[in-house]
Amino acid sequence: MVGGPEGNVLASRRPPRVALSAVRPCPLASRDSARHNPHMTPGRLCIIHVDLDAFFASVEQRDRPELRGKPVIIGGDIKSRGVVSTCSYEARKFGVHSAMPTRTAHQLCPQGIFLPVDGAKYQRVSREVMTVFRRFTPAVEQVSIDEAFLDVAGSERLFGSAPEIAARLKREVVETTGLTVSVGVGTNKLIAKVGSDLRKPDGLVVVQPGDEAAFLAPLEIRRLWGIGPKTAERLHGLGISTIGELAALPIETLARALGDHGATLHDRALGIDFDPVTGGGEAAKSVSHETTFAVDVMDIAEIERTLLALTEGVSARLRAAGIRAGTVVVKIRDSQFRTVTRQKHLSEPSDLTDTIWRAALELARPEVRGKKIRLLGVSATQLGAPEQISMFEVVDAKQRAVVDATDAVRRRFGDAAVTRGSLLHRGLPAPFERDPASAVEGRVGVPKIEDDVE
Ligand code: DCP
Ligand code: MG
Repeated sequence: MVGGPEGNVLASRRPPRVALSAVRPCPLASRDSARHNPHMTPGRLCIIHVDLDAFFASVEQRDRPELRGKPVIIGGDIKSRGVVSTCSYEARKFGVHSAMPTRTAHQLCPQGIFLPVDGAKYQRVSREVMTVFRRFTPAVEQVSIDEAFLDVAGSERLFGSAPEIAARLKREVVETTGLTVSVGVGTNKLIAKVGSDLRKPDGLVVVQPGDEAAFLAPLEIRRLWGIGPKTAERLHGLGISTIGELAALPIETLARALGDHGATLHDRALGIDFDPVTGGGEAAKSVSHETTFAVDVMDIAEIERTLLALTEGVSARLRAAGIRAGTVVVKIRDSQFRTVTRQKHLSEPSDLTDTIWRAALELARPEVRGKKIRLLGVSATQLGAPEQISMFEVVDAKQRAVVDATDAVRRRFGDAAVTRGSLLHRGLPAPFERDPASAVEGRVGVPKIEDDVE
């Protein structure tokens, strides 16, 4: 928290708290996860959330050594009717917290050192910290003055695994600014954010792929995004106090209690979140196919088959180019012209229709529910050469043989020579298996597939 000539006091007194999620998925959480998400594949461990500890107060303690170890309360004059911006961890022991009236803070902690907010200084320090983050990846999404998400999917060869990057980033922030941060590492933003908050200050929490639901299960519902005091009160009324209990609640019960928000919360309680890290030049090129329906479509089976057709186009082009994709993105536009994009990092880069389609389905299903869909798109991004990818061929040798044979026939006799029947009975998810007769080709409603290589 404090630096200067004496070095980083907190960091030197004790090592950062590391919680490598040793917990195995609890049976309840994994069963539930499997029930609602039969095609969920583990994501990739590449999203980091960083948040400075007691930011404004730590900057003051760094700059004025006499304040270190003392209850410092940032928020101006105790006689005014202001509120506390933040306070040092020493002041938090007295019950002082952000947004509390400064008068109350003074009653709770009369020995507190009350200081005004020096906004310009904190902005300057914030910029310095964000610059440190950008040493590790261009994909930095700053979400407030003292926190950011980083997507390090493309940085691992340079800097090591995401947990290694997180540890190094913590060190470099201390060295550069004299401030400590707490960091969460996971497969998505939701998990990373909950993780960074769990072991403050100076924390490092890593949640391994597949452990998301079990990691969240014992935590209080208030730790979840989207659960404020009112929602928490309603859930407490239903006897729900932990995230695991929330995940185990039937989705219908939640929807009755909370409307549309209920379904979203249910997904989050299982650790599901597809929100991409935005901002910071997305360096990767992409291959994408999209289609606009002649008539807006609500039928899920039709939507899923269309995604398959789009995916086939994308993956065939990846294979033709000899590259694989680390990330799958779907684009969905509804009849009201509302457009959403969702992305997922694959656990292994791929050029296989099956793998990319599964990811596209996983992304699209929650977004198309109950809506009339006008446009669908599938893109593959974070492209790389196959030789960079280890272990892949061993895992997928059989599937690769089928794909290579299919591509060879296509090259020789044209696309129509290979029907989607070739994709059947290879463990592809419903509804394709339920409805093998309806191939995409002759269908009305997929008038034109536009493709695009950026
Ligand atoms: N802030 C504020 N008013 C609030 C909340 C925050 O002015 N109601 C300012 C002061 C904080 C900074 O934003 O230092 C960052 O907010 P955080 O919620 O991250 O709080 P801290 O960094 O102070 O503490 P923590 O260690 O809990 O992250
Ligand atoms: Mg903070």
